[in-house]
Amino acid sequence: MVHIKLTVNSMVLIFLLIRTVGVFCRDLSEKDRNLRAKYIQKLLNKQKKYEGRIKLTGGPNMYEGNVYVFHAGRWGAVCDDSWDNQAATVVCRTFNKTGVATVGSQYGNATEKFWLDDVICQGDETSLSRCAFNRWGASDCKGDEAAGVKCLNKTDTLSLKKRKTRGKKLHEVLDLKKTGIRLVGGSDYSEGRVEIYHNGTWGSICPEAWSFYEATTVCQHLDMGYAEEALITFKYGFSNIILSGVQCEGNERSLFQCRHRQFGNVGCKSEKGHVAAVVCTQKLADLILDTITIERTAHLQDVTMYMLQCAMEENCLSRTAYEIQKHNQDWQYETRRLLRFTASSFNGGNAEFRPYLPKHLWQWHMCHMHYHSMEVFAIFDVMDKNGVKVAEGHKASFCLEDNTCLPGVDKKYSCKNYGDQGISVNCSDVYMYNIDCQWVDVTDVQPGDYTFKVAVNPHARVAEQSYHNNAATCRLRLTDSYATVFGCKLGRPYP
Ligand SMILES: *[C@@H]1O[C@H](CO)[C@@H](O)[C@H](O)[C@H]1NC(C)=O
Ligand SMILES: *[C@@H]1O[C@H](CO)[C@@H](O)[C@H](O)[C@H]1NC(C)=O
Ligand SMILES: *[C@@H]1O[C@H](CO)[C@@H](O)[C@H](O)[C@H]1NC(C)=O
Ligand SMILES: *[C@@H]1O[C@H](CO)[C@@H](O)[C@H](O)[C@H]1NC(C)=O
Ligand SMILES: *[C@@H]1O[C@H](CO)[C@@H](O)[C@H](O)[C@H]1NC(C)=O
Ligand SMILES: [Ca+2]
Repeated sequence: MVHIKLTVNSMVLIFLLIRTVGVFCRDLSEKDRNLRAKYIQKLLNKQKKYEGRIKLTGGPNMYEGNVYVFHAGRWGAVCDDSWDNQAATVVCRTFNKTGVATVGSQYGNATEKFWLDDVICQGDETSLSRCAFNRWGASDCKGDEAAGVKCLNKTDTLSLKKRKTRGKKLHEVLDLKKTGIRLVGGSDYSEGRVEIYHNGTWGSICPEAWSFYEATTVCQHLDMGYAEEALITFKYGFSNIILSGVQCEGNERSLFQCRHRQFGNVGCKSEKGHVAAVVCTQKLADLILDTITIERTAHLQDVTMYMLQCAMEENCLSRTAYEIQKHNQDWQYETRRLLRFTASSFNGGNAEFRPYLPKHLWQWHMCHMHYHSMEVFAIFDVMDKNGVKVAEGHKASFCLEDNTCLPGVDKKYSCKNYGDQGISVNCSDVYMYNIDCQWVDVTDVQPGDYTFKVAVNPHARVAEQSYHNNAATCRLRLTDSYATVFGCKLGRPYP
């Protein structure tokens, strides 16, 4: 793949060369000029063809390495902030494979400047540039923060998944009287790497798939509250890894109720010296999605595309709308069918919910006339009986504010005038059904029975006490003329 880069760099060179030569031989024949024009056009076409392409470098083969993406004529690296297996899946789909993410320049420091940062994918995007990210080139990452992937044959990961779900619960294989867990290496007792005692020694946990779900269970187990951070790090030191493949639901009271893959002498694919660690806290926000409001307010509305131009700029309609806009001169008179509903999130925790982006990175949204402080605060999906998405997964950026509060609680956060954003304890952020983009575009969905899923803080970008009240999975009945949403159940955003 190296030759692609060479071609593009040399393209500029050749272009300059031709121009220079041109100055000296003004009286080139028309034939020569045409040939030259054709040649340059060919090079430009090539550049267009490479737009959005992916290459992996630094790995043992072309399916493994740091990720580079081609944009505007040059290759650029991807920063590992927010980089996860969903993003790796999108990259590896290029090669008809699935994949796992690597972070921290596992395949060497980035050799080009960063094109992408804070990439958030759902996993079903057709290319990396369809995921959410900061602007092209907007990044403050250093060379040692390159994102990478390891692409695997689809069958490889299938067996991996099987192994995962088959993993036994720890209490089934451990003598609970002779084991325990502790945090080591932190500057205070509530943080550190997680160690587990067995057969006379303490050992660490392999951090593969270590997430807020596992970290929360560790903090609960130790009676230290909730996980403020779930870390894969060497900063709290290192000890022999004796446990791998830990997977918790996130609502267990004991780590021993979680599943695992291996215990004792285990293989661990993590970066050398990196182990699972947590920071626990007693004070944390806890968003609770209001399912009753979703059921009560959900309804269909047909809207002409003329009224939806602003929403289209924010990608709030499904792909077919953009095709109509492209191919149909009278597209403004076409209508879209929207499933609208109100989403209300109550902070029932004991700390404020604050966006993770610092204020200077908030994005101004012309249509909504306010700043968005979280790129993906909520996702809305409609799935058929087989779990296949039938209406495009919709990522909503929100402005966070106190819309309604319990009696006696003062509103503190407001989106107006570049105000501070957040959700106070005992207040709700309410996104009314009549707000732009607060919908799913169901124009292309046939009448029938579906599953409707709404999730807030879906990637756990902001730590919470519990994630099991962040997603509503509901039944949706769609007919030719109306829609009903009912039977909503609260759960965690990802199964
Ligand atoms: C992708 O891989 C699967 C399984 O290995 C194979 O069945 C399918 O034909 C492949 N598709 C393409 C486009 O290569
Ligand atoms: C990688 O980059 C980091 C930060 O920019 C730097 O400190 C480190 O020395 C670099 N490592 C190599 C091998 O170049
Ligand atoms: C993945 O599939 C390719 C082509 O089918 C095969 O050559 C290769 O050995 C496979 N890799 C692994 C690790 O199984
Ligand atoms: C316990 O440790 C001893 C030696 O340290 C080892 O021989 C034995 O196999 C271990 N048992 C288990 C169940 O890991
Ligand atoms: C929030 O409401 C609960 C229940 O009404 C109350 O116990 C708690 O003190 C309130 N917290 C704050 C910070 O207002
Ligand atoms: Ca929650």
